[in-house]
Amino acid sequence: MKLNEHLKDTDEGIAEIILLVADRAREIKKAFLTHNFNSGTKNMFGEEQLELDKWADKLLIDSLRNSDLVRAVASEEQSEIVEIVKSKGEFGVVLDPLDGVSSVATNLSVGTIAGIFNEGNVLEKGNKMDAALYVLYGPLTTLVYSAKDGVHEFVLDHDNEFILRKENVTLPEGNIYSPGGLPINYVNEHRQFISQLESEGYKLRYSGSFAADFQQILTYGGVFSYPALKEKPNGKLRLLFEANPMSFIIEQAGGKASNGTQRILDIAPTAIDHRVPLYIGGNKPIDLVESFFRGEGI
Ligand code: AHM
Ligand code: MG
Repeated sequence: MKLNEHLKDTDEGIAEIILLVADRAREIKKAFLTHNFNSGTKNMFGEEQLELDKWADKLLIDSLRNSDLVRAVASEEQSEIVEIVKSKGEFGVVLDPLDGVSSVATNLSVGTIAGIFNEGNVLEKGNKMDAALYVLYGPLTTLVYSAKDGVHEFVLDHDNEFILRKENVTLPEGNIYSPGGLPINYVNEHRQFISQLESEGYKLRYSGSFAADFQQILTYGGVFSYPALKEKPNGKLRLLFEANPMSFIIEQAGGKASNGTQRILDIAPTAIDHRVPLYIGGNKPIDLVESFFRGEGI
């Protein structure tokens, strides 16, 4: 089944935005051959932007701007919310155009992440999100979406069509752990958590590309973490563009996402670049880490 057929019972505007991102993803996939070098400029987080980041960001924002569906876009590559004043549309879209970009140089998988709000306000709690998706550019190009009706995975085929690969994906119980951050900078609660996972035989798999590491957890089960660190008390990942869309998807797949003390989707963003410590995966490891943060241990 093609993606557009699968979306036929989804809200029309949400379906159109998902299809628009899917269309742009086809172009981004091709651009890895042609746009992979440094642009020499930095984004608001002081990170160097590859030409591909900037290009993918512009491609997606221009497309959303021209869709007449979207009122506001918040992108990881933009320092301010992009207001589309002339749009008749009411949707808000949050976007990480190219997540895990340092993995482009090493030919590991990278992704495009998006979240959709039907009320146009992008500086919003994740629990107000209406749909989320990510595209993973790996050996296969896959698209995973949820519009509050389960989680569904599609794969780009020889005819450049996204075809259903797995319907109603649920998170298995598994023992992969994917720990971001340097151990020397761990806070105590996180150190205890990681030690406990290791003593339970969890297996480490970490690529440095969130979308890819997330896909691994969704497939095999376990937990991804990018914790609060001694030098980075808010962690690294961004609430709007990374944590919220993926937390929306993990909950739809039967899992959980937390900052250690609070459900990610209940956190009110205070700024476009709001960062959060992130634990995302199965119920068991997320309950475990929260118990360490409550000072209860196991
Ligand atoms: P990016 O959106 O600029 O690529 O940054 C986010 C990435 C995530 O994909 C990944 O989980 C994290 O940064 C990796 O960070 P580190 O290199 O510290 O492991
Ligand atoms: Mg990112």
